[in-house]
Amino acid sequence: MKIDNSNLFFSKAQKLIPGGVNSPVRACKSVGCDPLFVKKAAGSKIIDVDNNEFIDFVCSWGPMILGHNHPKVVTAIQQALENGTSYGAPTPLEIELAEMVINAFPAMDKVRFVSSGTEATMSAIRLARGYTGKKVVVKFDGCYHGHADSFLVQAGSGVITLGIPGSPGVPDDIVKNTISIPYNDFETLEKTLADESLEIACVIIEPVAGNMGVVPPTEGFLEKLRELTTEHNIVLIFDEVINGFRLAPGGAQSRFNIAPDMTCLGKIIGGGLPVGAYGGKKEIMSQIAPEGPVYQAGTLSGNPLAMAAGIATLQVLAEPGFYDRLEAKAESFAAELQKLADKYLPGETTLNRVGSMMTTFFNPGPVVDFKSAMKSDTERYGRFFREMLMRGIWLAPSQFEAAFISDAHSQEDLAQALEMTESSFKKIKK
Ligand code: KE4
Repeated sequence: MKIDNSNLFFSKAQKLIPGGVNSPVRACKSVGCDPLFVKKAAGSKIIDVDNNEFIDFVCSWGPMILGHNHPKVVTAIQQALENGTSYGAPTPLEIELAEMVINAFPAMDKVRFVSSGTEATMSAIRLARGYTGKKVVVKFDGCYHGHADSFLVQAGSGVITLGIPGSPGVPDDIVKNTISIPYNDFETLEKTLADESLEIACVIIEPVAGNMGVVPPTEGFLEKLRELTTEHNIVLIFDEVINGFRLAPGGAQSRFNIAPDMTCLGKIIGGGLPVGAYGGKKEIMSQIAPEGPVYQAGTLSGNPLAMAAGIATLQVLAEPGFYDRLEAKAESFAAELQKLADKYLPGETTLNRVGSMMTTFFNPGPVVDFKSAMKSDTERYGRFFREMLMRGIWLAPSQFEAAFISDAHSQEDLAQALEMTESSFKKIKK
């Protein structure tokens, strides 16, 4: 595969941008190769600067559930563009997207738009601290909520991909107010939340974890979390930046029928443009400036182009049969994938899937939390990643991320991906 132009761009980028990338996981460090630079994308395909074409299972880390450059999204952005790009003043588009989000998430009375998932979660925990007057945040090992200081403790995604324990630059007196406990560990959860001396303001969780690879909640875990946070007056925040509009129109909370006190969204609601959001019960949201004293702001919050892209995306998602179609496609793909794993790598892999997000762990399993996920053979994943890339399949450059199926993945794409998986499995067989 010719990658001369990517190599040229990468060496140039490294002189100007740290690591040559604007987000660490894109550097492909953990999968033993240099990143390919993208020229364009459409539908299920990505084309790099050397005109190599790939079937894309990263989907921009989740947002591209419709596939790239969906015509309705492109048209919506073009129409918004004719009116300008940013005003720093409210627009009717923000009301339209807020209505769509609140209709889909009944646990939200009000929502605030921001420009990234990190901004959403960072603001949500500040609000929870302001609302409760308490300071400790509880998170779960392997869950990633963006790169705000309070979250860089036993985080997932790029933090574990790069094998960094937390991050330099985060002062100890910030870290000491974050407690990270094992995901799916009922006993530790019960003990931690019952300890009133901890003054816990909130618990934040990815209801279906995607950032240690896909790890679903154990039966009853989310229910127990809801019960305990209610009992101990702790704000329960569902970080649905990945799960929201991915696992169902109402995200994980509708799939598992749990009502959190606050929800964070991102990715899909921006249709590929920068949007994040946080929302919840009005008695909590009323504490946010200018209605209340807890400050949060953003120059490009509610950006009209991003709002238009989000509205168009959610309109397509609302079309009858969308999620049934996506679910069926993902289920049959995963079943075939499992058969290949059983045939070529028996007992050496674990496939975790919820809806159209999934991870093949090179790990005998079960993979139920950060500790078990970390037993994965990341070197072998790297070999698998490179074999698939050479065969035209674009996977996440990390064992600890999710693969996504989009509405744009055709049966031919999925058949091709399975065929390439088979030949890649054969290649990496011990
Ligand atoms: P952003 O700030 O990257 O928009 O969102 C942070 C975030 C918050 N919550 C969850 C559950 C997330 O998954 C993320 C970001 N996800 C990663 C990949 N899993 C973004 C990819 C990257 O960092 O380049």
